[in-house]
Amino acid sequence: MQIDVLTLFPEFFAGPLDTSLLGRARETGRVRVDVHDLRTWTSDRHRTADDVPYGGGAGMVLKPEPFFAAVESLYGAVDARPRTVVLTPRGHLLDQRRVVELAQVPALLLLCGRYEGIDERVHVGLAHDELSIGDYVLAGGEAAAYVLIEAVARLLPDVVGNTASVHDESHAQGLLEYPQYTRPASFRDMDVPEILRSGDHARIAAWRAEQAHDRTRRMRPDLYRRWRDDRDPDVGQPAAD
Ligand code: JD8
Repeated sequence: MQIDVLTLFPEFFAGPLDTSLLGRARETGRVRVDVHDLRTWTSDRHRTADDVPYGGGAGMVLKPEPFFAAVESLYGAVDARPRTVVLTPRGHLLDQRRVVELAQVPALLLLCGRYEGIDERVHVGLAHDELSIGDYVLAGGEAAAYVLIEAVARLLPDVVGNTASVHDESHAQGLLEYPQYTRPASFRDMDVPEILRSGDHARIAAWRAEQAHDRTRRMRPDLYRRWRDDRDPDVGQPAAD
């Protein structure tokens, strides 16, 4: 997969993209991430990428021209651009379903804003998707773009030991994880549950399923309802007349 990123802060990505999962994925050629400095496509001597908002108000807005010029120089034409995602607090909430879908495309272009955001013509003219990573306020799209890259990259064939662990994940699809333990069996008066040391794989599987259900119901009633309704679409709310 080819991932291009357009940003005013390319240095933001240097550290995270070289870490283990993504570093290895990049070395072995599963994913190529090219981070581009938006200022490359500014045209004045100060390399201005932002301007004051029409209509007034605080802060600055990223100009449309550098985004369109970048797309035309990278892909030849606006119509030739890959699947293009703007990271923005007004976007659809990113979830694993969307990550799985994006992991299936051959190329992505991620647009990162800063300040008060990006000129609306970029959203209208370039974005296939507008995505947000959560309901809290970041200073720009870079951290969100990194989150998306990591979530997508770990699904690409052979990126980690992903065959086993990513499959296991789809098995428990929609529930939170059960608790994990490693040695020692007893640590600071906290013991590993006896069942996990019993070697009885049927009882272990049942215990893990129960833990996953209970935790999801307590911590994330929203996820729990969706999981339950996806399995048993028939039981539950009576039809509204
Ligand atoms: C992009 C600028 C800063 C600050 C309005 C837009 C995503 N889940 C998320 N939270 N925040 C962002 C995000 C924030 C951004 C930009 C993404 C570009 N900002 C805010 C307040 C005023 N701007 C995000 N994805």
